[in-house]
Amino acid sequence: MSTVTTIERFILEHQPEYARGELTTLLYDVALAAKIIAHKTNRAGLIDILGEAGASNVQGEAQQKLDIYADEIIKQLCDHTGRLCLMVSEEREEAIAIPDRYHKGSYVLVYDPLDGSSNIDVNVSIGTIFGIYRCVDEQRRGRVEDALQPPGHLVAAGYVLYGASTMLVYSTGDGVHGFTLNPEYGEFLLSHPNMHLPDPPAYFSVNSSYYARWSPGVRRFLDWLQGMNPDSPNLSARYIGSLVADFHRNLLRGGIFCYPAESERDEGKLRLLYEAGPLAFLIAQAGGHASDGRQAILEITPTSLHQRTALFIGNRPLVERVEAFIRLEEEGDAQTY
Ligand code: AFP
Repeated sequence: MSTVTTIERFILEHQPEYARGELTTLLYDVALAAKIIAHKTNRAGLIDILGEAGASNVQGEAQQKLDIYADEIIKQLCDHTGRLCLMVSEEREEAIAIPDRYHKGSYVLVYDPLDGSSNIDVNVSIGTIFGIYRCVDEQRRGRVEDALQPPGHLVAAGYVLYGASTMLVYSTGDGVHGFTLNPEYGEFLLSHPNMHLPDPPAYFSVNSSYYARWSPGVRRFLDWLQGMNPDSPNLSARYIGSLVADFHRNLLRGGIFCYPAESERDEGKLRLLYEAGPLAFLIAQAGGHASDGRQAILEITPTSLHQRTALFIGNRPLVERVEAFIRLEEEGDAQTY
């Protein structure tokens, strides 16, 4: 039988040299939240049959939507532990301050509790994304400035995929490692050590129904991806519409995920702080690259908590190619490529 490594053991044995245990235990907390959310999402299809949804439970309390539930679980597991100075969630307009009655920690947790939530009702994979920063000023209580750091400053990032099985994939800057939840024991077990983007890549992922809204450079890039040019790559199309699921598949098979800016949504759709940023950190650790089309995602300093960004993420040559198409378009050289 091959060696079995639990996530607890792995996190402990691979904690960064500077870690004093705080980051390690924070990652345990996230893993525990993932198990609780996985348990709940696994029952999503039973909601109507078992009467859990829609109306109220036996105490007469209204049942929560799964994304609100996931948000609450993460907050409740992490706000009192003394490891955080601030949290930012996709579900909340304001940053979540750590109440004064609790000890303040050194880290900031940014998270999208349940991404792709429109896929829940159709039983398609969804996910949680998280990133961890060290707070800027350890002497003070958490401030928004602690969260508004470029993703290149992340000390850890990861995601949980609630799919055919539940997986937690994370990095503390020492490679990307994936764990699969064994539901019988309730343990995440190391299943994908040192994940690296394969080359040649297999897939491109984009919602091409928005083609008419993209800039000429992006359109030309998508034409190139789809085999219209003599030097087009040999890629197949896959798009789930659930960022974690699309990202995970491309991480395992190689490729590029694109969510470009649009004529009426010139910042794109996805959020920099808790979607694009953590995934950019992971893809860099897996040998790839992430860009908004002009600039590396890791270098963009957010100016607001829920800032959006265009996103091109995957194998570096593919991402650099879209940057080149956009640059040429902006230099007015569109005819030459
Ligand atoms: P929902 O949470 O509304 O389902 O949005 C999911 C998402 O933020 C991300 O997970 C997908 O990659 C992207 O939006 C899909 O957007 P389109 O439906 O516009 O393709």
